[in-house]
Amino acid sequence: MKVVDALKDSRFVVTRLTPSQVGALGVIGILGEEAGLILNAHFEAYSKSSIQTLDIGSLVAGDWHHTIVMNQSVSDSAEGTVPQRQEKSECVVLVKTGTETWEIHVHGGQAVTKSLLKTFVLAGAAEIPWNEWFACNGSNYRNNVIRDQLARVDGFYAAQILTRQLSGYFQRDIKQIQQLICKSGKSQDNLKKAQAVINRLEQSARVGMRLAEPWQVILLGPVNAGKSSLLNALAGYARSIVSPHAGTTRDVLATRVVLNGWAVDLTDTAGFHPVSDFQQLAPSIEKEGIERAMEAARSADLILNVRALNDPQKDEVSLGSGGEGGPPSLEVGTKADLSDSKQSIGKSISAGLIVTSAHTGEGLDELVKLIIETLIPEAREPTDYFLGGVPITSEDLDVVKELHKKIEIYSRDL
Ligand SMILES: Nc1nc2c(ncn2[C@@H]2O[C@H](COP(=O)(O)OP(=O)(O)OP(=O)(O)O)[C@@H](O)[C@H]2O)c(=O)[nH]1
Ligand SMILES: [Mg+2]
Repeated sequence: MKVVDALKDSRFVVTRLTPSQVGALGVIGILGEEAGLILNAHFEAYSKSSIQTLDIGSLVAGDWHHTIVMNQSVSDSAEGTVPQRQEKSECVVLVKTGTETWEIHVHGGQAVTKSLLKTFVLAGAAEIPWNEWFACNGSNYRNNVIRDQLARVDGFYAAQILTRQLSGYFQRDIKQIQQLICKSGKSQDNLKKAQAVINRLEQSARVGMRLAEPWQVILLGPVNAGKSSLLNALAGYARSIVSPHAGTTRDVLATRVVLNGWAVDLTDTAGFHPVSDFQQLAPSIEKEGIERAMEAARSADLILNVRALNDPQKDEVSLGSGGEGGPPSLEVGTKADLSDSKQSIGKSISAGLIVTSAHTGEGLDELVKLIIETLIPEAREPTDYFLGGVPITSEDLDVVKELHKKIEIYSRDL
């Protein structure tokens, strides 16, 4: 229900602005003329001041009085027990955010937020989802897209970039460029500064435009190469089934992990067989699994070609690097801890193989570092690509393109 419709049907609306999980803080938004009546009835400021005198943007701490009804069951009342009401108070902070809008900040336990929401709903408020609240409450489209992504993304960097955009970093960069190229006295210095900012915006767009979409990394390789074990070691827990029998994984399985602050979907696949064996495989679940693996590999952002270091290289059915125009790939050697792997390790390292062991953890940090560097070369140190404005929407990209053209014109006229 839209806020406007909700306000027509009921006197005011209420929403939970923090996630519905337990957190450090719970925030409830209330909008509507009648909200003040409920606040007056339940809220008592420590300063004893009236909430009517609060200015927009100010806050006040106080007690929120809940009324809990005890002994309410039917059997109790049948036996003539009178329901008892118990007052319980909660420390809250009340913020006046607009002429008819308020926020109540409480501690982040589930029970308190639920109880407050219920109080408003019982008093006639319509409860609406948080994104509806922002969409209709004076927030612009871009900020709503950012908030929506913030609620969904995993990983430190995506959250950091989005939070900065919510604080106006993109608009600040755009304004800076406009000011630099609009000044009457044209100069090389202004041109260089404007070019530096537009370059940074353009370089960060590739990542900014897909923040809500985790990077897709697929593990390919022969049966028994240790793909599932490697995935489990990277994920830090057992998600894929591991066994000494060749052909254990028969389908494509994705696991969301955060590697060095970036969200990645690691996809385990059915292992490849030597070409001769593959041709003999009847149209089976296993063969279908391998075909699905190849299909998933074509749309991945990165392929990990996994081989056991103790296994002599055979002629397997393989997708390799995904071909020209296909995803990039990293070569990974597994089972470095085994004694029969030892003699091939030196040769493998010089051939560019990343030597790992899922059992001892050897090489995993290096592998994670290389995965992230390959997926997001923009994030390599030292970089300031993601510290300022980052284009998030296609409208942002249009603004950047438009400014790029203006900078070119400015440069020609210089
Ligand atoms: N010693 C040692 N054994 C490993 C290592 N990684 C995997 N293995 C063993 O190798 C066998 C195969 O491992 P999996 O992870 O199931 O291999 P896979 O590539 O997923 O196999 P399929 O699903 O059949 O294609 C299991 O017995 C694992 O315990 C490792 O780093 N060291
Ligand atoms: Mg497997």
